[in-house]
Amino acid sequence: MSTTVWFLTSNAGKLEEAQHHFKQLNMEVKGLDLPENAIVEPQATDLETVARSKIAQAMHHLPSEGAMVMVEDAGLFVDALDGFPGVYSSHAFSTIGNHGLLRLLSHLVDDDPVRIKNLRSASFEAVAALWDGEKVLIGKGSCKGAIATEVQGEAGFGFDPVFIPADLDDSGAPLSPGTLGSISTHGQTFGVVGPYTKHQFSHRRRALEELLRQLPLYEPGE
Ligand code: ITT
Repeated sequence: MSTTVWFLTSNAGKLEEAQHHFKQLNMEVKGLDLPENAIVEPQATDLETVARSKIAQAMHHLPSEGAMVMVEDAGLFVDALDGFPGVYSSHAFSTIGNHGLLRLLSHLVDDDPVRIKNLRSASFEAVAALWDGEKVLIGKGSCKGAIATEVQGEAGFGFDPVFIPADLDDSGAPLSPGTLGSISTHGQTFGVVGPYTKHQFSHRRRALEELLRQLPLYEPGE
């Protein structure tokens, strides 16, 4: 029998990515729907504080006794904007969207393909928190890259169509711009390459993996 993890999220894209990841580990992820206003999103400047606050609240709404509940908070941190939108990514996406973000960076252009990636460097960060029935486990993941100069592709969700991940070496470590890695989108955004390629780079996958490694029942897949 597979283990069920209840994922508190309003974001269908995040739910799908978590389901894909846990399936390989013979674990099932179900969306946890709570009444509106059941969870108060804290005003905080870092993702871990947000995730810890949400899991502490979610523990009072377990669908069954002993159930495992998870939250995961992510954001896009653009270096040239001092980390904006960061913890405000959800609000930024629903107000200015991808085109608005591109406008904020429109002065950062360069003919040199390496220099422009440095000018427009950014990273996706994720913090996952899981209540395993006894304690809260935390996992963190990061994905380095750069913001494209135009919207590319329609796959994924949120800022995927403007985010170009940095190439990775054989061990999965990000490489500096201009170095071709064994894992590469060849300069294409997550919006072009789609979810299976995104999975190899994903901040979310890394956060979930770090979290799952702390579970006694964890048996890594292929
Ligand atoms: P929940 O808090 O209900 O889970 P949310 O959409 O608010 O859903 P986050 O706070 O984790 O999710 O993420 C904030 C926003 O950052 C999200 O709405 C997207 O616009 C963006 N984002 C997060 N992860 C992303 C990813 O993997 N790809 C593209 N955009 C992402």
